[in-house]
Amino acid sequence: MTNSAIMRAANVVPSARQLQWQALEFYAFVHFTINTFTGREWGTGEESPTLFNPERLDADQWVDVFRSAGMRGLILTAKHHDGFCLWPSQHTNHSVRQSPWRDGHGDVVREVSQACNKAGLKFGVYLSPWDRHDTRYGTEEYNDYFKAQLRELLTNYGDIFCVWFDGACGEGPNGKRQVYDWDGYFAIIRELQPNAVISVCGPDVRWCGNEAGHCRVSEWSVVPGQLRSQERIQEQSQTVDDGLFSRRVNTGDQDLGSRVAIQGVEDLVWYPAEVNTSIRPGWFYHANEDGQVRSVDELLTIYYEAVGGNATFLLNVPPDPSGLIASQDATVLVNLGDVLRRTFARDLAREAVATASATLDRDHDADSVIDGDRDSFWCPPFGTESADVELDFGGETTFDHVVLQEHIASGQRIERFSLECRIGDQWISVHTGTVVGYKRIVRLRPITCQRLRVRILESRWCPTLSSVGVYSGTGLSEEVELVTPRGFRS
Ligand code: FUL
Repeated sequence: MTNSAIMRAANVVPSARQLQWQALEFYAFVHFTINTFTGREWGTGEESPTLFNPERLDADQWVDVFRSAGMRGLILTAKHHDGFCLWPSQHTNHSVRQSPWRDGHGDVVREVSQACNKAGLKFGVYLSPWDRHDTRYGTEEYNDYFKAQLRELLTNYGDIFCVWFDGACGEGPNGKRQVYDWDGYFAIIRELQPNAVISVCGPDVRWCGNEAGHCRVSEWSVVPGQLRSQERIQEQSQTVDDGLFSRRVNTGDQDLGSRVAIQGVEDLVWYPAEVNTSIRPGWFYHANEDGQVRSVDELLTIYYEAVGGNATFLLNVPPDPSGLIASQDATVLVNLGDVLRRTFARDLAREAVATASATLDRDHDADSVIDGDRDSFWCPPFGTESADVELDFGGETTFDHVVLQEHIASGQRIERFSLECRIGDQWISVHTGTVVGYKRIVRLRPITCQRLRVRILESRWCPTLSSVGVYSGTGLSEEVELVTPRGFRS
């Protein structure tokens, strides 16, 4: 690539809403609707609303569990493919208003948004474009209906951090064809909730490409612009409910942003990845899957690969028909949060002295990586593509997690790095990695040394680091003894 092409790629930056969203890191997906009562994954749209009756529904309980897992937001399926609305929409009869729950006066969207608000979690909505119930689907009127629903959701429930548009459509070759007015939908979201990101079939957040929790080794946020419309193409979307889709990994598109992948691409955009998967095999609760809840270790692996690999982690946790998160899921989540809290309780780098092989100016010196301020950052002079930052702990120090963060408001630049420890009179490499981006968490066998060096081996135009964190994980997963959260039967 030419220098000017590299510089162009290095200077693609996120929007303010993308920056805010990225910092959430880990948040919940909640699949809840008629399917919760019928045992299906995709409802037909013909279900009677009278089936919906979560008698013990308690959104505060959901939010308590999510918060103790370390999650910072929640996205609720306000309407899934079956078309049943969890809020009393004025534009359809197919909603909670026709159900026995709270005598038809309930509003799940309201209860959940209020619980999030109270607990300091961000709230987002999933609104399925594909609707198997509404007879307007397949006609221009459906777009009006869909937009009216967006207006309701984005006006009546406070701040919304995300609108999640699913690309799935199982209509098949002879089914209904809806020409979605995506631009019209996006305009309404920008008008009513300018801080909300539009995910998957939208321009702000990219689907990672699978539902299994598989993460790329090198996840770039700067990618070809044509990826922004990929999930909107009906022919490429999920077309069958075969139970395999949720565990299928698409490996065909592993490299979206390396120099090879973006060579000659004029239209580069900031389009960061979100990893979405379910804590259970299905997206909705099924009692017969109570024994198949992912373990703390499994979730930790995905967490480290996603949050620690320049993506966010959207973990689905489906409430049961009573309206509560089942104790199996709650136990795992509370313990996951406990491991994460213990691991990252104390940043040893804050007590170190930082120096760098090269520094742009005093405002960007090595101290910026240990000052706890995400907005300050170290960088070498422009055009310096490899440089080192060194931490001296002042004495032998044992650690097993190193967390690197680029100053992504300036772009994503680092392509290859290594971590080296000073052992005796030699620098010993303990890890080599590729991209960093928002966050790279490196897990190591416990290592003891006085000096740690972060070597940026390759980067685009000029690397930045806003933070180097060093932790001694007292909470290694092997040590976890599962504790049932308060209020649950063991
Ligand atoms: C898929 C849907 O078909 C599933 O039911 C689920 O909502 C998942 C997040 O997306 O495409």
